[in-house]
Amino acid sequence: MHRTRTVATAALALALAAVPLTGPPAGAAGRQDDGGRDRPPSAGPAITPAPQSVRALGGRVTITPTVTVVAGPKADGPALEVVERSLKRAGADRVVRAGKAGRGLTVYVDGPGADRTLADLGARGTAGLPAEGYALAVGDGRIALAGADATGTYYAAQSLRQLLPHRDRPGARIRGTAVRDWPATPLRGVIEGFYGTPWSHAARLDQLDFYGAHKMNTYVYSPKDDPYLREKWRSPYPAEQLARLKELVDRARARHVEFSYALSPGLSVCYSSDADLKALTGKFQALWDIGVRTFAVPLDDISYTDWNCAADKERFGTGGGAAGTAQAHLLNRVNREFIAAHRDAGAQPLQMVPTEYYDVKATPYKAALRERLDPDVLVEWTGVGVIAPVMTVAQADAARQVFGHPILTWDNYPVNDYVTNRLLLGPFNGREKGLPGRLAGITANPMIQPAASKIALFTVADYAWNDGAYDARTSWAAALKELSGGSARTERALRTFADAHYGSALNPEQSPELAAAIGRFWEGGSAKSLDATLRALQRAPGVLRDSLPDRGFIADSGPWLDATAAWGGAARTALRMVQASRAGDDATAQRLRTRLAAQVAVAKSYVYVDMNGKRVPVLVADGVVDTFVADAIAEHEGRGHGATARQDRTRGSAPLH
Ligand code: LTM
Repeated sequence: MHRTRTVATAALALALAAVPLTGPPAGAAGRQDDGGRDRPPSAGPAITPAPQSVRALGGRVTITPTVTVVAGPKADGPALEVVERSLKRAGADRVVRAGKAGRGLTVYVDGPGADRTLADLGARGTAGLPAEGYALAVGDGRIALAGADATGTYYAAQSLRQLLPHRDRPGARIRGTAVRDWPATPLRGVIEGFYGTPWSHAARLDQLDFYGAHKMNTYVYSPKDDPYLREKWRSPYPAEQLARLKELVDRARARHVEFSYALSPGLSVCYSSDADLKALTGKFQALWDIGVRTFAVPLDDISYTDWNCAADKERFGTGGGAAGTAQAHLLNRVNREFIAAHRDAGAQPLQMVPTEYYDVKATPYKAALRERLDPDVLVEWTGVGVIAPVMTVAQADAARQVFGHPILTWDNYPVNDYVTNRLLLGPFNGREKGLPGRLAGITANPMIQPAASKIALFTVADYAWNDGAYDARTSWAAALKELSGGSARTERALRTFADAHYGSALNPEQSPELAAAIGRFWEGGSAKSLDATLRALQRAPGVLRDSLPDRGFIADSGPWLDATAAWGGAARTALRMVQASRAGDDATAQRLRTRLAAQVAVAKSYVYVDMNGKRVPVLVADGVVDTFVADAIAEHEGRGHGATARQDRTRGSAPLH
């Protein structure tokens, strides 16, 4: 694989050893607004991402059989759809649109009615809110939503959706609440930028729905293995593929997500060639024609010491500085001849990924970009390291300085293309508070498995919207709750499964809950208690297969579900073997020892098959569940009890079989 994979793998190993979990406090719910009675975050329904401010209002609202929606003249269509659907799901028989209040509950969406109602209810309006901010108030038989812009109104509707209950008849009562909310950074979302099987069309549509519901406004289309983006970047899309892209662009627009089209010509481009500029802008034009308004040119994972044409060498010379100059030359032409020419029609600033995207070291390459690239071009940056275990405000400021451009992070989490044997189901972590405010935005590179990425992406959305209130563990728990669809049993199973796949460069402690349970046993805790934990591990995959609402998650996780159940079963056998040994029942212990070997072999047999047909054995709670089995065997074989064996094993003496 290319150089960065090796770097990334090494980064993971290093980070697994070195990075502590982010500290706790803050809680997932928002800070309290000025004035009014404070409501403890846990008292009401959770809005996620955590709002910037929530406060209780006096008075309640009852869902009446008929609810009237009074929409301002420019009220956002998708926001109105969300409001109406949410009211019906809350028990309203009929939701009607009218120019003035009806007899029952009235909901004002934007316009003078919403402004007046906010003021009547004692809530502040949208004045002073940044782009995408909103105000929402519920109380005294009325609801008002107002956005600083159309996206803000859409986000107000998403928050209302979360405040309303799910009922099958009218009568539900909702406590008075005022929310005033805005994002911590302008761009928040996902870059489908990994190597390996690109996401399916259906999965992408589903993701766009998910982003809109979580106030993420950016999706960068950049799958490395779409040939029309890299190897065949000059070739036009077949009509059928273009039609599918249009469907994505339309869905994105309906969810207030900006679809950014990223074309990567670096494997073969001649930077000084008019023909290549024409090929690049021609392809952009085809995407413009189906509605794309944001464009990117990623130049990561290419050589900048080898030119693709003699003309570039002649024109730009050699070395990193020459490469930066050549790239700036091409990108400025794209910026001036395509983006600027389409600006009045809605073109957004050009985005680019530099070839040196993973550090803040001053180099001739970065100096050339800083000095020559048009200042309005956004530069994507992965942090310090391809997979950055931590990202700090100081690093982001250094990146801003050294690249001389606004920085959009390309955060390589939860991407797993460099560890295809793993699912990365832990939260977004190790990102300093205050970082979003220094950035043009945050995009997260997800896993090859789209639905399974939602746990981490939920937490990315939470952090990017309101880093001040963000707590990784709390956000993780909220993600599990949401994805479980309201079933406590499903939620417990999902938590067990996600804990077994928690470790990564950002979350160096693998399976913290399972590890703690095992630790308690070796320290003298009861076998019964550990067996309950292991039984939950063994059974979680079955529960999820039966009841997890997101069937894509199940499809994504197949081999890991099988392996998790198998490791849970093996670990239970290991525990019973230890108990039999301790009780002096050697015959039983020996029989279990034989069964254990077979179970471990099965647990290790599950594979992920990649796009090239390579079979990759998957990992589950590695370093935790396998270690427990090894320690149990060591104790059974008389090499000390489990705790001693664990110490021996760190000196390299305890085999798994
Ligand atoms: O991170 C960047 C900018 N490029 C690639 C990604 O496409 C890839 O998904 C990640 C993780 O392997 N590493 C890269 O270098």
